[in-house]
Amino acid sequence: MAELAEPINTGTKNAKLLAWIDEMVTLAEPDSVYWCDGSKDEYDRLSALMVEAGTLLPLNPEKRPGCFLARSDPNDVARVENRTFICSRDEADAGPTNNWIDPDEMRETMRGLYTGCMRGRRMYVVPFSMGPLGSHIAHIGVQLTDSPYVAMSMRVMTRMGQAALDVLGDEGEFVPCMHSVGAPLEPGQADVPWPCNDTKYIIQFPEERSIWSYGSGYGGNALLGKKCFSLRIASVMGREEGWLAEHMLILGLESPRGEKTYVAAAFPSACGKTNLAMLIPPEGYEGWTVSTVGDDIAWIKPGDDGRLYAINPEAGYFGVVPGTSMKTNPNAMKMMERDTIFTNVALTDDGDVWWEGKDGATPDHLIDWKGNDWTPDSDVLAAHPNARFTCATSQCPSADPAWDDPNGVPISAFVFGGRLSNTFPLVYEARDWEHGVYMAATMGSEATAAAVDQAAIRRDPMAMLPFCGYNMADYWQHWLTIGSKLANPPKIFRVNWFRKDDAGNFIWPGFGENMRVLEWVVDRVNGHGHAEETPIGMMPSYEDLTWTGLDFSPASFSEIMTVDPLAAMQEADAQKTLFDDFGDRLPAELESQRQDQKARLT
Ligand code: SAT
Ligand code: MN
Repeated sequence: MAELAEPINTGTKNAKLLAWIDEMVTLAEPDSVYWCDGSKDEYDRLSALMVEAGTLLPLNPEKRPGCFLARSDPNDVARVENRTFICSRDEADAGPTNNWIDPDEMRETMRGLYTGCMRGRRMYVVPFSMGPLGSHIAHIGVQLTDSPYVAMSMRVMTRMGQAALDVLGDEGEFVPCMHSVGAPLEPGQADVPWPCNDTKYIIQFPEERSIWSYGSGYGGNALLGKKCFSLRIASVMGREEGWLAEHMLILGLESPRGEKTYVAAAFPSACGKTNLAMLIPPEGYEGWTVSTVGDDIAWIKPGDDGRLYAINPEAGYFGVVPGTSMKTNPNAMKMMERDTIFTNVALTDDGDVWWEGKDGATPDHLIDWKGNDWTPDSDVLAAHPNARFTCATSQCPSADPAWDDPNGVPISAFVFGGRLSNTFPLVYEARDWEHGVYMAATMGSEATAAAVDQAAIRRDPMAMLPFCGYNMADYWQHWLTIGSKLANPPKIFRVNWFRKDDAGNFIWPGFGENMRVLEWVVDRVNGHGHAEETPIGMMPSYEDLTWTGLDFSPASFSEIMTVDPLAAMQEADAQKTLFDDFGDRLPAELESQRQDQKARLT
């Protein structure tokens, strides 16, 4: 096996870190311990090691320089929400939307699973900063993992290595993130390309601010800086310290006048967050620039000037590949041309990658994500629907100049969206902060398989359902409290790109055309946009949006903006089921917002 050789000694004297590593080494019994320095050289050695082990396949350097393909175990392809637990001391603090197990019991279970779990493997010590190194909004974590794929991915997704240890220093605090794929090797036992375990646990201990993950090597289960730290643990930190950790993209919009506005937007999965974050303005928007700060997570802190400032804690993208094309996301296509790790896409005969929805003709022959021969006649997908690319933020052609700014960017608007085929208009604006929190708390998407017109809404408050590390009702209260303290709170909007006509076709063209909605949002926050007051909120008229370059009639606009009062009333009634789940912990403000909404509809 290829050797990693040095460095194994970084010289850190952080007593808490060293004691914790000792404890975990004793428990997991790895063959060796390797401290990651985060260098390019180390990245290259890790990839060489995984190519040799069969975990990574180098792609054709003429087609995809610096790129690799990984195929995961077919049973380890996505986050496992039903194996994800918030282990607060008191069950009520996890709340009705989270899985909970008593923390002492959970620690017992995990210690049992971790015992000897790294035998025959190397433990990687992966220090990382979520957020620009040394930023007052950033925080340090250290992940211990027996997966070189995870160590390598963490270098792309975070500021990883010695620099993070330097920020940590001898006394600094960090979030300990323990991770094992749960596949120890007996002496002489051959390894598999993607080791994992059928038993999986993704555990957050909010009071202790620690993460214990077992059994999976994939995505948010294993790259612990992402959802586990940056959302579940960070949301708890934010509540205690007066800031927000949100499942939001951040984009910048610069008008031809040079006015720059930053917007943060939350959408549930499968609503095109990465595409919106990298939007290219359509015809008619010459002179506008859209730039990307982040596509998934925002850490947002109040500044001295009464505004909110946001950073993207991540340093890379872990985006869904299928469906990505020159039509849906040209920036992502360019980003993936080089230095990218692809996971679970298909392989072409000339060493390139392919996925459903890619531009051009479907190849006659492929190797599918499971490693089997595939032709267009095959009745399986060539790429797994949750296939991903892992790629550095710096490679994004639309990267905002301030994406790495330790001070963050000032947020002028929050946009919340769901996937709803009827009832909800293309865009509307909250009357004020409290109303906006109510709009965000009640958002959701239709269960996609359900019948179009009777689909039940799956509530996904603030797109945080699987990511809030504490009781969702307390989280809503935290939002209300944050806003009440701000001299200049951002305006809050809801959007819905997914409204359908009677024949079941999407009315709104989406993608780059979403710029037309964003322009109105920018106009509103900068005080020169017009809106009409309606029972559900402030809405634009046809004339308030720019239509140059798009053939979209006033009739279509009316179809996509009209809210049936009866349906809106039914929706307000249905929200009671959500609120009732939280009992006494529901902020009174939210129920009175719901009552006000009903009154306005009557
Ligand atoms: O697996 S990730 O958490 O990184 C992505 C997702 O499932 O949203
Ligand atoms: Mn996400």
